[in-house]
Amino acid sequence: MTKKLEFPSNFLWGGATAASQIEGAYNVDGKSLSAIEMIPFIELKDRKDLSQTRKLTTQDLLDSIENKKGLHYPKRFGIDFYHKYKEDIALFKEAGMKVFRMSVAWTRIFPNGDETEPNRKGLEFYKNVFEECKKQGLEIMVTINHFDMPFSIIQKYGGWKNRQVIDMYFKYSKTLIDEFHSYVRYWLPFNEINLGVLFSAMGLEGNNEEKSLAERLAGTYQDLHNQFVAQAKFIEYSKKFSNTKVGCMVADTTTYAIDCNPVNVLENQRKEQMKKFFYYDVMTKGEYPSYSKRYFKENGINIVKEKTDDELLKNNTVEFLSFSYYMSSTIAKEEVELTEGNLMKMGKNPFLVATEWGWQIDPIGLRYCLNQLWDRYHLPLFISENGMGVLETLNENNTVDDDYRIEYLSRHFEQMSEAIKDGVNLFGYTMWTPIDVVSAGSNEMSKRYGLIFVDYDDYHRGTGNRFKKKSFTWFQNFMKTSEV
Ligand code: BGP
Repeated sequence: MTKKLEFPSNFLWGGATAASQIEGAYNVDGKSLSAIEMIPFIELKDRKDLSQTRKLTTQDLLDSIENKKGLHYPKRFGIDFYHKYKEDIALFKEAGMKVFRMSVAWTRIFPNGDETEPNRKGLEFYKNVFEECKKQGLEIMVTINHFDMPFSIIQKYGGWKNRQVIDMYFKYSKTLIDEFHSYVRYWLPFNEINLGVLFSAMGLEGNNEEKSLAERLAGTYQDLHNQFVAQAKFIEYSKKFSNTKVGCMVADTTTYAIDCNPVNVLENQRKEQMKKFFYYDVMTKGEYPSYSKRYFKENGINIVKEKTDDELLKNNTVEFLSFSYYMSSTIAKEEVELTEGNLMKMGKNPFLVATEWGWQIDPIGLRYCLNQLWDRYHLPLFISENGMGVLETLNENNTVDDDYRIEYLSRHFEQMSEAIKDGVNLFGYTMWTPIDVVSAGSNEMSKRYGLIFVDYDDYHRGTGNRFKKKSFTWFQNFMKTSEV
């Protein structure tokens, strides 16, 4: 039984990607390496504080891994979007997409972060990509920094804890908007700003286990403060261009109290405050929320600010909210049983099933989240990532019969349309991803999300050819009929 969903005619349907997961061409046209591209090559003990790896050069690290294993690390090669962007953009258009969310690699524009002039070859590449999108009639949303800080910024400056990095980020983001404001309407300064605390590879120190919890927390919130300031500086500058809009991007996970025990309900509220609302609150209201002040006090966190920071934050808030949504989780005061899976372990919910990676599928949780954000902020909403990662291979007909993905997308689209009927101002959706990419969390190709299959394996072996999955045709039809 098919069902017709209601969406506004100008709803922005599309797909999302990130430079370090698709581009490849890691050493081409002046590009340097970002820490996230280097991380698997760095000895585990050194990963905790990347600024300590300064004795090694990027080339040393590359040489050592090539010699030791002789294998290709997929993130450095991506899906070779650098050379195949025309083919891929044409496929997105063919699927019926209206918007393409992509990120720019900082390492192509200011390879070491501290150059005075941008790398023209890097700018040229993105200009060509944007021209191609324009030719195909695709709107563009750019993530300025999607997990990929130039490695040398961490080696030389220590990452976000150093306020000089704010200036480097500003120089980079200003260059992008100066060059590309006529192509790009939607800008997201940081991807999943609330998740960065997990990854030292992004120049943040939240996971440095050699430090005490108190030191880590203090470092985490100081890094974040500097990111908020960098974002506000970019927003302030962007006001010069009347056709652009700047939004935020938060990894949103709907959480439920495990039961109706008030202790657990309160615990869920506290988690929601510090793990999600804190970020939206700072970026929409331009000040630290009251509950965070108590949290900072109790945890001995004392954020070092410059005199002008508060005013800068206050005057430069985002115009829309965007978020990724993959799953929901349960919360209790005591530990709850966790799902099996990598990276993101969730509190188990007996009413839901999980993907092979333990990500619990919850379309209703998306409607819940949309209503929550709309009620609280009354700002336009955009779902900048949502999708299902699965191990897949091509069948004898050179396709993938991914009915599970069709089901996943249908149920999420259904709940989005319900949320719109609830009165939520949701103006777009970019699935993760329109095409298979290298996974951010596991660094492998085999966790596939795309409507389009890419013939590379975990060691970048394969033809790189693109094949349409069953979901591609399904999505194409959905764009014409709104039927699920
Ligand atoms: C988000 C990231 C993406 C993406 C996605 C899926 O957190 O913004 O870059 O990769 O998650 O995660 P994974 O690739 O680990 O499956």
